[in-house]
Amino acid sequence: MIDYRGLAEYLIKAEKQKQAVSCITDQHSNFNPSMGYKVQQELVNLKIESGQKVTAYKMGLTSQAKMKQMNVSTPIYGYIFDYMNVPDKGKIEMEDFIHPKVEAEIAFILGEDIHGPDITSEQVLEKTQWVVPALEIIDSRYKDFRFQLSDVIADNTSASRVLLGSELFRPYDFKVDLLGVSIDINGEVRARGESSAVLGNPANSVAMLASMLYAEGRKKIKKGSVILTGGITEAVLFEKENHVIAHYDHMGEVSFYVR
Ligand code: OOG
Ligand code: MG
Repeated sequence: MIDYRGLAEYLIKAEKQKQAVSCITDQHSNFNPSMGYKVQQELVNLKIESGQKVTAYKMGLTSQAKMKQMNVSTPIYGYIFDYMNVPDKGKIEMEDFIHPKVEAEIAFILGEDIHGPDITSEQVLEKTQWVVPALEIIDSRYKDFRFQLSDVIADNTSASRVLLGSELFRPYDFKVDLLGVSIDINGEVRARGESSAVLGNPANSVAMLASMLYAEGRKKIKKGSVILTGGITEAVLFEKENHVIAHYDHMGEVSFYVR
């Protein structure tokens, strides 16, 4: 018998204490992705019970670069909470993390509900009010940032912090699948990619989220929802006194400083 709530508490404690823990699959060899989502749901419930609020959805492992880096090959989803939001050009404290990495992503803000499977990227773009450049800071609660697919699902897909760019763009201002992006640390380019790396078009990542939520009980993604579509390049480790900046074609930049 698997204690889903107990495992969710185990991961929340690791996050609070900033102490990496061993994988669930080390203890439970039959722990599969659908069990991973059950732990994730318990973790979300516990956070909500303690007063935290969901502010966005996130998709993960949606690009080859990310799948290869993590040795996992299926896209997954998780949730961003209010305490995870950091303003653009903000400062973070290295002490607040275990072994953080940064990812450059594109976020979508919906102007209309999206419901169900079989949504096309065109339909997503029609229902999107804004696209925004975003940085995600991931911080796996597992030792050495290593895990199986079901572990990382349980761990709310390593979600830790998010910065949304301060400028919003319309989905047809430019082609959202042809945006070059780079991540620079202290003036040195550390990763580079193009938004088509995300499932051919980051809009497909929103469509895939809609399908996954539909399959889970016909839930829809409501108007106004923010969706992070997944890292375009591999994630980049950073350290104290790093100035991290992502440059996007057409969309400017998003940055933070690590104290
Ligand atoms: C899982 C989260 C991946 C992304 O954008 O691909 C993710 C991980 O790599 O720890 O957020
Ligand atoms: Mg991400």
